Amino acid sequence: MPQAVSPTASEQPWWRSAVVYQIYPRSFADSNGDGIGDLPGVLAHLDHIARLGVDVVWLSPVYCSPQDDNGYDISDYQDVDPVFGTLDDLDVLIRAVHERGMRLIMDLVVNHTSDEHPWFVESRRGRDTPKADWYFWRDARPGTVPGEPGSEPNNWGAVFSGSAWRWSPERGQFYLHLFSVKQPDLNWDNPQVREAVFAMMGWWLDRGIDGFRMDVINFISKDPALPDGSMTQSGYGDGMPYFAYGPQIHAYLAEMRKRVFEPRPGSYLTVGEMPGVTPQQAREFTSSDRGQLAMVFQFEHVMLDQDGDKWTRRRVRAGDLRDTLARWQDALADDGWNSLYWNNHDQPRVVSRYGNDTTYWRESATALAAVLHLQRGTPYVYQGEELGMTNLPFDDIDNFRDVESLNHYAEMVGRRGADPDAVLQTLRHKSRDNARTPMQWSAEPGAGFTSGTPWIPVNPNHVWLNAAAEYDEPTSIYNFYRELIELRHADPVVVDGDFALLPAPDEVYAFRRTLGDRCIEVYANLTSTAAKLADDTAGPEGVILGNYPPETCQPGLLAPWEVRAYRLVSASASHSTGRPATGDGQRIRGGGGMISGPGER
Ligand SMILES: [Ca+2]
Repeated sequence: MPQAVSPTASEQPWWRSAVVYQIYPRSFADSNGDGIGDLPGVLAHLDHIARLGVDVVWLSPVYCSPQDDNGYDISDYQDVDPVFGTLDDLDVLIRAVHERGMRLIMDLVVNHTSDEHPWFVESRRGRDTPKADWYFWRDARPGTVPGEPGSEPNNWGAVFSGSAWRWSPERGQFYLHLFSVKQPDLNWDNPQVREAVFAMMGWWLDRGIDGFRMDVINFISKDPALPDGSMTQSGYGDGMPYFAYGPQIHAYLAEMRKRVFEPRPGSYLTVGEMPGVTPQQAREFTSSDRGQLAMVFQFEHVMLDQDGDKWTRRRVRAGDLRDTLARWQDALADDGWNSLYWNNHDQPRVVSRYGNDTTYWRESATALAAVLHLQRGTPYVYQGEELGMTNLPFDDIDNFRDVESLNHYAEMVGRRGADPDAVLQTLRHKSRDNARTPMQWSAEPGAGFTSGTPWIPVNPNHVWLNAAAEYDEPTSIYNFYRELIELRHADPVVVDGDFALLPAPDEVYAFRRTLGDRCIEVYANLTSTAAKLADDTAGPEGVILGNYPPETCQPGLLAPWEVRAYRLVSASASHSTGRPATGDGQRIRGGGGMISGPGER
């Protein structure tokens, strides 16, 4: 039934005005000195998150797991891995989160299980077991020696390097693994698989959690023919057109909604991680009519610095970043909803990637935060982002832990004879381990993360970049995030206001949010050189949020990485002169607007 009128603010789902904080438990806080973060560690630091003002905690996987992919390979969906604690610890944490007026969502990793999950162990046993068809099993290519290279059922490459197929001598067939060999893909076309997943999800909701972040959920429906993909520079075929956004994806998510969410009284946050998702697809998934998902994680703005594959660097201009962000704002303006993020456990640190982690560390971290949080959508903060944590200057392959990084190094250096230093350089920029170094709580050895030996090196800059140093510093990044989140909660224009891009030079992301007669404008210089605006714009009057001292504020000029947000008295006025902010004078080119990707390749 089409909706005749937009719902009023009070009828909007709660997650539209929420801010989410992601915890990667392994790297957050270690309570028992074994060097690995755990649930009691999270509990001990919950007030750090509550004080930030966020509404939701997203807990990355703590389920039982062999930890091949740090918990994204699950061997028991309904228990906690001993390395993180117990189910009782988790119940205590859920209560403690709720007591602080926040909600808690869990990771849902159901495109694949661990190869040590009992489902897979049984499935591997043979073609006659009850779970024989719970995974993608295929015979070797006809005319080949089964199990030998080249006998794989198709040419797909795995996301974590190598072929996407692994031979099982036990069963005498190949199984599909889009990620590591220890992450076999579940066959969602089997209704028993869907039933089992839905029952597990219900079990968690009934335990008191408030929703799910769904890992690569657009991969669960695959083209049943599993055809060869076109060849890529990896030496394997690209299976994306056949395993992403498959023919049953909407049917399966609709079934999930009907079986899991609709029978329950709550209102849940569901966010689907969707590599390769287009704006049109995102609208379909998040349309209020269909209600399949609250929002999706799109990837366009975190792929701007790569060319073809993740490891090939590409230069990024501030204008590219602005245009990408604005395109997603426009695409989901009328229906659907955006998630907003710079960081997560899979992405390098944004202040090192698109910002400036040396001269303008604080300024760039806060400018990037402001443009993200003042857009329309639900912002996500990844642990340490609120402190301005940076990439780690990795200087040795032995310091990496991530299966993706290690596999890539082995493939390039071991199999293909690439220069180790060159491969190390690409890893330093793009490795997921940049996001996984321990949370920097204090200047102590171990950064206050652990009293033991951390499972991955602590960033040496924790001696000055840490939470303890930022709490009482009024201009700290942590306190800037608090201000931003407070502004979102205080002013409905930040949540529900329409978005419009304002004309500005390429270095500047300028936009306006409007809701009835409420209006704010944001001007952000996304480069490390000053940016000129029209002479009569962006003056000191009406600034409600900024990252430079007010007395340095000059009309018509933004300092490196300066951001200013203005409140306007009337939606039809620009902030300083009352004229519409469309002057030609703003189209001024500056220093080229390069923000990432220095000359070296
Ligand atoms: Ca521990």
